[in-house]
Amino acid sequence: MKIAIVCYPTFGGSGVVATELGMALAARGHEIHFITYKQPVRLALLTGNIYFHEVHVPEYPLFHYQPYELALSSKLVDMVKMYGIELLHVHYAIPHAYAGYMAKQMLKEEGINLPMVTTLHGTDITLVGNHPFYKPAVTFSINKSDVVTSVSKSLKDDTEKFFNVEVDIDVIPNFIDSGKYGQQFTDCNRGMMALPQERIITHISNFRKVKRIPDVIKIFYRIQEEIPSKLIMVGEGPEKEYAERLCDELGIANQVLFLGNSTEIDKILCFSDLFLLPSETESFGLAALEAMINRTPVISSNSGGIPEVNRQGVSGFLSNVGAVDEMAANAIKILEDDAVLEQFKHGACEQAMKFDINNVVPLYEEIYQKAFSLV
Ligand code: GMT
Repeated sequence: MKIAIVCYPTFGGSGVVATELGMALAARGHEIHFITYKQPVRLALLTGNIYFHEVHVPEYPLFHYQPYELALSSKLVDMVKMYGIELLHVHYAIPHAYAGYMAKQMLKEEGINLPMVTTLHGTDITLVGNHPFYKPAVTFSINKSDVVTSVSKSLKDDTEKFFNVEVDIDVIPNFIDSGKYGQQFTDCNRGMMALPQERIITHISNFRKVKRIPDVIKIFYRIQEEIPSKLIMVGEGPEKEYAERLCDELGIANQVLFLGNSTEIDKILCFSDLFLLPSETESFGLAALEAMINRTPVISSNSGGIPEVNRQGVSGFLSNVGAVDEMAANAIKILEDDAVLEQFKHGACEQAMKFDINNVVPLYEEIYQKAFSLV
């Protein structure tokens, strides 16, 4: 199949999923065309059947906001015609499903029927898309998609609760390529980050309010009172400065490393002993899954789709949002004993294997067939 994938090219989970999916589809013989404003961070282009088409948005002083949707839908029309693309898969409803629908309509005028699959990722539904300023357009573009998928059962339920949805939503969970792990880093180089007797605790996110960054710091503060440890904070975002200040105020600044965005997530997770994800809401929690496949147990909130990923008492522990004392107590339970830590590391990896790419990519191929049958 010739498939166009539209996504955000940044470090966010939706872009990562779209990129990994595209690369896996290419490896299975499909011709994949990524169409977005920058080359996706995880995209390895040195593969015969992967193309990247950059969307350029010319700056014009009249426009207070440059019209990205217009440029994207025009690019889609051009690329579909030029390469004979047969199907469009957009990740993240805003504005991709909207631009995709416009492209579909323009192509229809020329006698080309382009099926469109929309994958909902989370904040496009729970935070941004639900805003009254966007809601009519998001509802419209969901209902105009030929097939809609969501990355968890929880996100499907939220979409049906918040929007007047007239289409069926298929749940296809996020995934990891378990074949990539295990042999990759034999020496994790822990010594670079911590003393031999210290545990390493990690958080990775875009440092937005929804991630409850102060909870991450408070949980760590309680852990380090009991267990010698370091906290590694990976990512960039609006809450980062406040987090740095909070660490300073609590007197733990020298135990917390802020690494910024990283393309070496697997290396970092390889030497991590515990992952913290106390989010207010999380449609899935791909970062937790990536931690788990790297044998890192997860202390998380129990909101959104996280309980579909993190298994209580097996791959980690889940608590109510904001229950930092309980989260810290559970973290200490895992970290204070080598044997218990080893048991959770094993449990985390076993649980993550259920989301192996080889089980999930064929589900998308089935969805594509379904989309073809509907146009
Ligand atoms: O976590 C974020 O805020 C980024 C966001 C994105 O769109 O990249 O992540 C969402 O999609 C990921 C991939 O499907 C999910 O794993 C994240 O849980 C989801 N984030 C939220 O729901 C807050």
